[in-house]
Amino acid sequence: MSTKVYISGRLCPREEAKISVFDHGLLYGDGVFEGLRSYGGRVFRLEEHLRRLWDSARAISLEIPISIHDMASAVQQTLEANHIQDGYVRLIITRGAGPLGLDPNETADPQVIIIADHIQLYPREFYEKGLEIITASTIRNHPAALSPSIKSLNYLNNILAKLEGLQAGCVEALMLNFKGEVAECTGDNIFLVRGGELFTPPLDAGLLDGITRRAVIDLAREAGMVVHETTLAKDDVYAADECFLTGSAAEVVPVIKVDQCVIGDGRPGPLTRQLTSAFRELTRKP
Ligand code: PXG
Repeated sequence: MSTKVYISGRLCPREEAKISVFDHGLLYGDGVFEGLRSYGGRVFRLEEHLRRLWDSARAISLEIPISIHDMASAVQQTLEANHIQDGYVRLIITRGAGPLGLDPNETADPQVIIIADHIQLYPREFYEKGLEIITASTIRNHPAALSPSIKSLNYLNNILAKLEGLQAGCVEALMLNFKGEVAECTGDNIFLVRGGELFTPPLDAGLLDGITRRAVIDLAREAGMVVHETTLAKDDVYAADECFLTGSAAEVVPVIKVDQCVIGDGRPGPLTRQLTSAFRELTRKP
């Protein structure tokens, strides 16, 4: 059975899901997106993802042509049409087709695309043994150039950092901000454990306000852990007892080596394991 993609207000076979080569989403990366997860047929934190999508769109003066309510139904419809219970949903809003030239006011027909697919998780081994990552030389977007809180179709900085990681044999890479402070990874937020307390960079370090990050902060506090959202340097990462990453796709994944430094004893630590299970429980709750 062919995958069905939601586009132009209807579900159509993937072979027929096409946009114009004049769409500014393609020509200039002019658009926004979201990546969501469904567990047992239900989307995790759908409202938060839609809120972030609408915020991203507003930040680039892009009006999403359907209501939040209709988008929520369209997401659910797309999952059902593809018989996906545990999966991944990609929402894409493009500026629409127009003449060559940057002017977004010349475009018409912003496209709303919803793709539901099975999730490609990291191999199980990464969750059991932990990831090795490197620090990329490519920095996260300067907030005065493009706010890192906007999930735009311009992910080139992160892609360049990802390439640096892959070149070094790592599936993720740490990105610093323009001040040299720790920001996040290419598609995941970062947390450290030191002396039994949690540390994660604050939003003004220039990072995506991750929905998994928020959920993990709440879970940690509910479990009585102290969580600091505070400026972190690369040396803080090297000196951490534990390190883990959070993201919709990865969920919670331990990190056991950063650049040349082994984190803790080189195995996923106790707080990381506790929060990994707490997050799994939260997402799989009936
Ligand atoms: N930082 C960045 C830069 C991201 O793009 C996250 C953190 C984690 O946020 P959430 O809300 O998911 O907890 C992201 C989002 C993919 C994919 O297809 C995932 C993201 C971005 C791009 C692609 O796996 N993650």
